[in-house]
Amino acid sequence: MTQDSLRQYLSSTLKNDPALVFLIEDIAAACRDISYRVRNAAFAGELGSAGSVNIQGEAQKPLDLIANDIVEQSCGQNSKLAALVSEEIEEVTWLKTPEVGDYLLYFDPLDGSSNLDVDVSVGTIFSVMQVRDAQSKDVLKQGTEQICAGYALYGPSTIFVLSFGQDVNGFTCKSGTGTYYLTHPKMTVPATTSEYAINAARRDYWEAPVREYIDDCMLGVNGPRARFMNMRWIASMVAEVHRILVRGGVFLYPKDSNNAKAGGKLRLMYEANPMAFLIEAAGGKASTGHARILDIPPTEPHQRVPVILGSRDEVTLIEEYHQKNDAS
Ligand code: P6P
Repeated sequence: MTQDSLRQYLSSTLKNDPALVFLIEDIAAACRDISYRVRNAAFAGELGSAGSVNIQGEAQKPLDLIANDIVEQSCGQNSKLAALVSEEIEEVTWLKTPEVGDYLLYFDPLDGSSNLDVDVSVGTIFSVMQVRDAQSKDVLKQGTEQICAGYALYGPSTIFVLSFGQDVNGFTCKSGTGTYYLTHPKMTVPATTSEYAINAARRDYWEAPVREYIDDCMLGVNGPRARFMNMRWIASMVAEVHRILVRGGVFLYPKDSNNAKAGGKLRLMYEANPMAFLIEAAGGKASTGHARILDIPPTEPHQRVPVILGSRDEVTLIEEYHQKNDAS
């Protein structure tokens, strides 16, 4: 069966927007280069720590910074790209004086990089929005304004998953040629699931509704779920979201007593928003537990938020645990 290449897909989907075709191709090319660097890091002495911390106060890996530079170099020549917002760089990088219709690129160049030294899957996450007002150099746009979002997963294969809001399609990079082919057309999230993902070590920090939901899941056949509820935790959001897009499930990184001051752990602009955009386009749901993630009005580029996303009915159930707690 001949599969469309990414270029064929983009050319037919974005007939009237060649600049966006070029931007997505540049992002995909950057991800192919990052994949190569990740696979060969041990030979280049690029594992371990970079000896620096990012705006998040997290230890940076050499590959965090390398991946950031690869995206900047690959996309920076696009004449309609006005600004970059990267997890690894505190300030917004303005590439030109913004004009209406220009693109804004928000990205986490290497998400889950703490897994690199132990050879577990990592990924790149990106979100694209557009300049609406040329006078304001404002990058704080809510998630509903995204025109495109996606990720690359560096696992047993390199898969580039992309949505423009209507559906979600996955393209696998063929080793040898480096061409991406459509291997996961129209990915959808099953409405129900028996699988959840959370860092259970943080149980003592959780708020009551999260603790009650997880405790009920762990009661399995003898509890209110009346069935075995499986658990996964890879500590790499891209891998968790990809699993959910392939077979369903729910992913939780809630606000808890340990991260409450920061607003949660995951970043709104380049983790929560793009993943929420993908999950909703695939028929799932993405919430803070109280509100839709895509409706959150951002207050600063590296803002953190609670994230609960995946199978629609399961996310709704978790919201009901929050509502019951709020009413008590
Ligand atoms: P923890 C990776 O650092 C990340 O941002 C997400 O990719 C991942 O889901 C989460 O943090 C892992 O957090 O607390 O398990 O290390």
